[in-house]
Amino acid sequence: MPFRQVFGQVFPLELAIALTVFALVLAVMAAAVLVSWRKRRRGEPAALREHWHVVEGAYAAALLGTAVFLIVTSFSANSRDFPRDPKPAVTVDVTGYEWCWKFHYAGSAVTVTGACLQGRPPVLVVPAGESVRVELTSADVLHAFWVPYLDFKMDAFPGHVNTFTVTFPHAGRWIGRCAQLCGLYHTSMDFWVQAVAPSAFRGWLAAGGSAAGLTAAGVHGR
Ligand SMILES: [Cu+2]
Repeated sequence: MPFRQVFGQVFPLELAIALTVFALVLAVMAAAVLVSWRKRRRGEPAALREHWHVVEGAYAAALLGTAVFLIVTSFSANSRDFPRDPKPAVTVDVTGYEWCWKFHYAGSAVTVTGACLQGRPPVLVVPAGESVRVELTSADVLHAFWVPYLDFKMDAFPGHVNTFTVTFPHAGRWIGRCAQLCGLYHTSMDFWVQAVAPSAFRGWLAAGGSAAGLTAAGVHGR
């Protein structure tokens, strides 16, 4: 499912630039070897670096221009992927900790946790097709909220909240992982994202996020 368009837009562009730069570097190297070889054959002295201010200046300017272009393109594609919604359907406070996750639904008493080390990851239940604001932080060390199948990743910092709005376009269930090496049981930090119909989500939330509510909402606990 093409969830995040940013990779489809930016990656081919970056690849094309990288291949072009690679080809240019090879061509310049080959030309330099050839020129140097010819000069040596004619007994001429090698060119000195200070003879090439214009070339070096142009090179630096091209590098700077390319870097600025890529930064602007990446930020612009990223902002299109995360349009701000002042009135999200739901706000979830997501906290990573050694070594699991906690999901608190703002404005409710519902907090979902799991037992990652026992193979029972928590389930982040969200309404499909509606905007979800995630307020992501960490209780201890660096973690990263990562849903591989959706090409989605965001760092979780202690003492800082990363806020983003995301819409899961249809019902589904995807594995999430921690993408930041955070300690001994880092690889146990899994979770599920479960997108359900909005009415099912609200039923689940009204039921206090209980296991019974999970079943009623069609959410498959684990
Ligand atoms: Cu980790």
